[in-house]
Amino acid sequence: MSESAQFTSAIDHSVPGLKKLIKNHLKFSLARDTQTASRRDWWLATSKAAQSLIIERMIATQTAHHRTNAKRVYYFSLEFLMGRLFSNSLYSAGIFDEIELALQEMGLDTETLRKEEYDMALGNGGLGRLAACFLDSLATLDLPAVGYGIHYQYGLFKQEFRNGHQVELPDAWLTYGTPWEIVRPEHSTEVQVFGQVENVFDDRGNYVPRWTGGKKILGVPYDIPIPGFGTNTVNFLRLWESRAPEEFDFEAFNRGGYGEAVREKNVSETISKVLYPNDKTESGKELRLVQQYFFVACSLRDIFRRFRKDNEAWEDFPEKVAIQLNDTHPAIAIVELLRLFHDEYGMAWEKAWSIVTKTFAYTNHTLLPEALEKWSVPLFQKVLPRHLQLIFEINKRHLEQVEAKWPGDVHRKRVLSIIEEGHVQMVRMAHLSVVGSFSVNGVAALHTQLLKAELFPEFDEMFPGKFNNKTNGITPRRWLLACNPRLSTLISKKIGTGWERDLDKLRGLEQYANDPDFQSEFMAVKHANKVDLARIIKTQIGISVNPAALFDVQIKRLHEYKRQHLNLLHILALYRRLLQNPDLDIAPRVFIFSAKAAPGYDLAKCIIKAINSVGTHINADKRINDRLKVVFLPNYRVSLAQRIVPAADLSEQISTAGKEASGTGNMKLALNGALTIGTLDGANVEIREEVGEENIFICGMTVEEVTALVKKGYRPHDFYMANEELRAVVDWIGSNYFTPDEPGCLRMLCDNLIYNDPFLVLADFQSYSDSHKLVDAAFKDKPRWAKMAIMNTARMGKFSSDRTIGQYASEIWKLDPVKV
Ligand code: GPK
Repeated sequence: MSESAQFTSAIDHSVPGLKKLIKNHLKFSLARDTQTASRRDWWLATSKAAQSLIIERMIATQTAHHRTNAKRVYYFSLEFLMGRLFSNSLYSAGIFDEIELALQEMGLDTETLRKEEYDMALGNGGLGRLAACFLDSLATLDLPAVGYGIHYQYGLFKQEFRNGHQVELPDAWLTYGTPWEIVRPEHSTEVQVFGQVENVFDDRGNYVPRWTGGKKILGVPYDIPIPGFGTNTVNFLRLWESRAPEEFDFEAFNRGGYGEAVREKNVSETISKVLYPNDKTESGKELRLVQQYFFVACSLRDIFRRFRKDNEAWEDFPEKVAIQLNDTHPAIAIVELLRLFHDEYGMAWEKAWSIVTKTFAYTNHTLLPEALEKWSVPLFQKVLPRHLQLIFEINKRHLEQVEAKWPGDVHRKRVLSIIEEGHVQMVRMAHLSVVGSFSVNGVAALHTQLLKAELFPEFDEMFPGKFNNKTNGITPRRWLLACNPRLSTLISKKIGTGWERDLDKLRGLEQYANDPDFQSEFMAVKHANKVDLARIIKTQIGISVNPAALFDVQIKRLHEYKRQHLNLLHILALYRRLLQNPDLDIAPRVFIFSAKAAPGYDLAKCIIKAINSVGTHINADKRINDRLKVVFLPNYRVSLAQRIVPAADLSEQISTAGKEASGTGNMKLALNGALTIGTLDGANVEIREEVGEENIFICGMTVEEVTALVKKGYRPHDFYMANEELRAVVDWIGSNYFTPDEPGCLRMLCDNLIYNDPFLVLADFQSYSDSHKLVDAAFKDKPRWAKMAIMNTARMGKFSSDRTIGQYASEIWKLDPVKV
């Protein structure tokens, strides 16, 4: 331990030293000279310079973890939504200012270079971004951790609008390479899929099942260093790329010639080709199951290798290894670990299962039924025949326990079973995850409560204490320090630094919330950020917006339950009120949307088209005189969020109560001084607790009210008939007024609302619209708004992902920090 404190860098961190380092990378890594270097070359060279410092620390960190034989946590996730790594790396390496100066002396600046980086978008939304924030906090808290996932060749699709419709384009993020990753062919590992189960004699004369004849796939790891902030710890994210085990299948070549042999290779490489773009819905696609198995199988072999370097006895495995499952996507790891112990290492079932169930912990991220993964038994049989057998055996033993606890209770057995009986039997991955893990957590207090009471009440009864809550958080390094330099500077000037690693320190701002000077400084920062965003809006989509207007922001995946269409109905109501009463006194507003819809989600795409069409119409209406603007920024991604969040006045968090597990955008926006208008859903409930009810606009039904209405029988048509304004705006969408060139194209949205409305948009409309009147009044009262905004920033300490990860480490993983 003591030696590790002696870490010293071999790299010259001074401005001249860094200048030389950048120039050396330009020359020797990129083969460029300063005359011909493009901006991208400079960005690459600067990134590689920062990476050198980080790699030095990564080596020291890995040595320290190895030397102390530390327990590590392995975060298994099919998604890591990292965004750009440039600023983060400079801050973490502690060389932001020095690099800025070094670049300046060469006639460059970090701001321009930053934009050269392509977002690393290996995730869909909240779940993938949470994984990225967690990696940042793990390293910052000096916790030994490795993230495991897939090295997708294509990340989340690029979005464009054509005539207001979403069009998807491939995200070729690796075209120009990335300075951050290190390929490690020496740690490549082979796994198999498909094949069959045969019974064979093992080396002790036992007749045992053996998985044979499968297709072999090679996993090649790419490592992305993950530097902590204000510490020497550098962990890494290891992403697996699939390859054919032999470059070329000579047998296939001899059988069918060249084409056949290359095709074989392509199949293997398809596995890590592309991220599935569906947020929450599972399509039951074979390739998706293969992806899941491929990456967990590679990762477990990697973990075994690391464990065996420092340990002898398998019994010690749970003392050295904790595996967190980010949703059920990696849940097959439970069965694979059992298979490795039992089939490959000949360990008795009871012992193997006992180790497995002390190793895994599972995080649930949603209550939506369509998101709960199920695989058909025939598909499982084809892809992972031995795993299917093991699942049936796990289930048999599990149901024996149910029988022991509740003799003769057939109903309970049916609801607790890992196998769902029906026309086709299905494997319920959530049930497998609950049975195979020692901890199951929800991601906000309300969500966990509903998880226990509504989704898994029988499991909660069967395993008391297994269910627990870990309210989500966000990293303040990316979501304040890096994305909002003006506010960061102001905060540090007022209360000093240190808040970056201890976000509760922001409470120190409360005492200035009534101070007119601080209020005007705080709002001047907001204004400057809005001017920046206005410029981006102008250059991206050609719309001029007034930075003095209220920036009303809804940025997140497009989903019916998130209710972007509720926001749209309110926009139309305001527009109509202004047309009917031109003197209406409302603060000018800019409605800002950004969202991707899953390519096969027709209604979500229709909502995008509706917002774009209504927006185009309103923006062009001279009578409105710029009092309303509607902006939909295409291609929502982490780097764009980093520009919108600092400029927001109002944060729309209006999901139907009970549907949003937590939300994390709500935290990012409030941290940057936006006020929330929202339902009592997910983490909004806890945000209200923290900021105080006088500093948030709560609207809509509660979970209890939603449940009661649905139970009684919800009839959206009744709400439609009873509310003249609501009826007018819904009909307006359904008419061809906004889409004269595409008659009928918004009909499905309008019909859905009147006759179906599964997320109670019409029922919440009036409450939402009333709440917006309060927002308008508050915004006109400048000192009051400033005070509320300051209070939001000051009271967001709880939502640092450092707090979240601290709780995972002490309450779930029993993991201690290792200082490097
Ligand atoms: C939940 F189930 C899922 C999913 O497939 N993808 C995803 O992004 C989100 N989520 C929740 O919808 C959010 O409420 C939550 O904050 C986020 O996961 C992180 O927990």
